[in-house]
Amino acid sequence: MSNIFEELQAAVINGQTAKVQEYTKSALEAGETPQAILNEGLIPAMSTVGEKFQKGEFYISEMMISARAMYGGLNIVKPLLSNQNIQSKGKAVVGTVQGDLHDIGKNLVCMMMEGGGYEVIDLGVNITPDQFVSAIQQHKPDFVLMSALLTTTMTAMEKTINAIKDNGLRECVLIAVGGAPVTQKFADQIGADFFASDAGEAVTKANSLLEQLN
Ligand code: B1M
Repeated sequence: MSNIFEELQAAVINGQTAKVQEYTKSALEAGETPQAILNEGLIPAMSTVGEKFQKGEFYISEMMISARAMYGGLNIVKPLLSNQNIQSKGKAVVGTVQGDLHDIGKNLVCMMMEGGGYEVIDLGVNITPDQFVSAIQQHKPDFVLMSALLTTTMTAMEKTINAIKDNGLRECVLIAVGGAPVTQKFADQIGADFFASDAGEAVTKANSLLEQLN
C-alpha cells in the first residue's frame, strides 16, 4: 500500500476531516483513481473503525467523528465515481420504522454502509410499511435495513416485513433489523434475513450474505 493510502486511512481512523480532504485531493493529483481512493483508503479505514467499535476500543462518538471524516473524502470522490459509472457493491434502503424518531444509530448505519461501498437510500425516520414498500418498488435495492430504538416500535418492523410480503416483494430483498432493543431472537421471530447489533456488523453481514449469493 502506498504512503498516501496509509496516511488517508490513519486520518479517517483519527477523525481528521481536513487531512482526509487534503490526502484525497493529493491522491487524485498523484493520479490515483477515485475507486482506488475508496477501496484502498476510505473503505478499509472504516472497516478498521467498525472493528475497533465492535471490540470496544472506539466509543460511538469516535465512530461518528471517523464517519464524518470519511465523508470529507467521500464527498470529493463521489461525483468522480458516478462520472466513471463504477458499480457499487449493492443498494440499501435504510429507515427508522414507523412511530420512531431516533436517527443517530440509523445515520451511523447509513454512513458505514456508504463507507463499505454500498449505495444508500436514506428514507429518514418514522417510515411507514407502505413507504418502505414504495421505496423497494422505486429503488429496487438489494437490502432493506430497518432501525428501531423503542420497544413499542419494534412491532412496526414485523408490520413492514408483512407489507413487503403482501406486495410480493419478499424474494426481491434481503431484510435486516437493528437498534438497541432488537435481538437476534426477535429478528428470527419476524422473519428478517439478519440482525446487526451495530453499524459495523450491518456492513460485515451484508458483505457475507452477498458473497454467499454470488
Ligand atoms: Co429516546 N429513548 N425517546 N430519545 N433515547 C431511548 C431509546 C430510551 C432507551 C431511553 C431510556 O428510557 N433509557 C427509551 C426507550 C425505552 C424503550 O422503549 N425500552 C427512549 C424513550 C422512552 C424516548 C421517548 C418515548 C421519550 C419521551 O418522549 N417520553 C421519545 C420517543 C420519540 C420517538 O421516537 N417517537 C424519545 C426521544 C428521544 C430524543 C428525540 C430526545 C433523542 C433522539 C435524538 C435523535 O435520534 N435524533 C433520544 C435519545 C438520544 C435516546 C437515547 C438516550 C440515545 C439513543 C442513541 O442515539 N444512541 C436512548 C437511550 C439509549 O439508547 N441508551 C433513548 C446512540 C446510537 C448510536 O445507538 O441507536 O442504539 P443506537 O444504534 C446502534 C445500534 O443499535 C445499531 O447501530 C448503532 C451503533 O452502531 N443500530 C442498527 C441501530 N439501528 C440499526 C439498524 C440496523 C443495524 C444496526 O439495520 C440492520
